[in-house]
Amino acid sequence: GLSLPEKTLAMIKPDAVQSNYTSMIRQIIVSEGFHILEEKLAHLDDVAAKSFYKEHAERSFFPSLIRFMTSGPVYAMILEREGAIKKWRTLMGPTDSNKARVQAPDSIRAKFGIDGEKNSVHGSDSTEAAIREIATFFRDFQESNMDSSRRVHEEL
Ligand code: DGI
Repeated sequence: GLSLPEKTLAMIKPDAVQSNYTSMIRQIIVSEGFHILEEKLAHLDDVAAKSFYKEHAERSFFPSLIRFMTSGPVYAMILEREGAIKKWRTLMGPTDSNKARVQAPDSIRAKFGIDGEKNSVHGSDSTEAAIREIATFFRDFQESNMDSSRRVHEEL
């Protein structure tokens, strides 16, 4: 049947970039049927990291999370496939890598993450988050490109 492509923002976090897992994680993503539309190495500064995780600003772990996310480079990717947002989060696994190793041993966080904070990857959790997070890393990626009907139309 017809499947509409959807976009999401995937990010390989500082722990996994530092451990040289970027190419292995990238290979898993491609083998799972995601198309990587754009990708770049970036380094979040304090302002960018606090903005990216602003929904967690009042949580006790926020200062530690910001220190971690600004500690080294991250690798950001725009992924596209049918059901990309949900499918990428399933492939990532549970937030806490130690839980992931029990509940979803084949997931990326189970294989590459360390704990409940240094968990190797990020994925947008909604369409609104995907639009905002893609714009964080890819400023010239226009929102009109988020309209999947346009791409489908171009492919007809
Ligand atoms: O969307 P997720 O990354 O799966 O999870 P989230 O939006 O609830 O949390 C965002 C990130 O914040 C998560 O990837 C790691 C960190 N985090 C979440 N809960 C905790 C945490 N870090 C610490 N230290 N402790 C937590 O309880």
